[in-house]
Amino acid sequence: MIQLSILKITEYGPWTLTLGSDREHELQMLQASLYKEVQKLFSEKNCLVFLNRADEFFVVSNGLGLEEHIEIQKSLEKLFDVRLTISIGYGESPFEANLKAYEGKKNQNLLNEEHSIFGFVNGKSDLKVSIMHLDVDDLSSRRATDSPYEISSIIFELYSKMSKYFLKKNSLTFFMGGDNFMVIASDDGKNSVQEFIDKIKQEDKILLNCGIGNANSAREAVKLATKSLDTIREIRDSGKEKPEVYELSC
Ligand SMILES: Nc1nc2c(ncn2[C@@H]2O[C@H](COP(=O)(O)OP(=O)(O)OP(=O)(O)O)[C@@H](O)[C@H]2O)c(=O)[nH]1
Ligand SMILES: [Mg+2]
Repeated sequence: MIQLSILKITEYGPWTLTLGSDREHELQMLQASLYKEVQKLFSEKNCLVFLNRADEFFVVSNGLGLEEHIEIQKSLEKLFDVRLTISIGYGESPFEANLKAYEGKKNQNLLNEEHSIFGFVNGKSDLKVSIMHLDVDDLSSRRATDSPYEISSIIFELYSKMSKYFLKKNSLTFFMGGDNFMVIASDDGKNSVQEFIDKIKQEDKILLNCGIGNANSAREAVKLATKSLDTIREIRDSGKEKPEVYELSC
């Protein structure tokens, strides 16, 4: 069981129009500072925020109750002109948790009116989360033949395939920058990652490594996933045959 909190800027479209046409730079600065603050507030509570299309955030919020969400909303309301709506959901898989949060908002299942919080809170500390940290093996060597923009295009094509593939496994994929992706994974997603790595190797000649972390909190799971990925690199760099997938649990 995993809990997700989805934060979205309230009435953002109409608000952006109030800035006039010369607004893009302002919006980019707002989105960047909002992300920084949201990541800071949630990571302090052992959660982790995944940036979704810059104006929406997915938070793996295992262990967080309604009170803590209200506390975070109060901090954000002090700092920004725009307001955020939070939809909370939980489920057996990350996709189900996302659906539950979506339904909570759609059916106006209010948890706190003043701070615009909807959905269903679990808040128990024994929920579980699995994170997969996928990274392209030796992307740096591509720079010898491909220009920066061409590399970006390859990475976004990969992102598209990954998102589609793991959605079918009830798992949610996010681009983390560089050549890094994180998948909030179901058991089915975890069990399929080797098949995905093989598929991309065959279709696109891209080699991937995948570190997996399992824990109660998102920060701990992400820490273990990255540690697993670094372990694959260490094995490779010591000259031994490396695994493509490595998993750690706590
Ligand atoms: N989000 C995130 N980005 C990272 C991390 N480590 C590296 N990066 C980014 O990924 C880019 C590529 O770095 P690497 O993946 O280390 O380079 P590489 O040549 O592919 O080397 P290997 O992955 O070790 O095979 C860097 O320029 C950073 O932008 C990480 O832990 N998280
Ligand atoms: Mg890499």
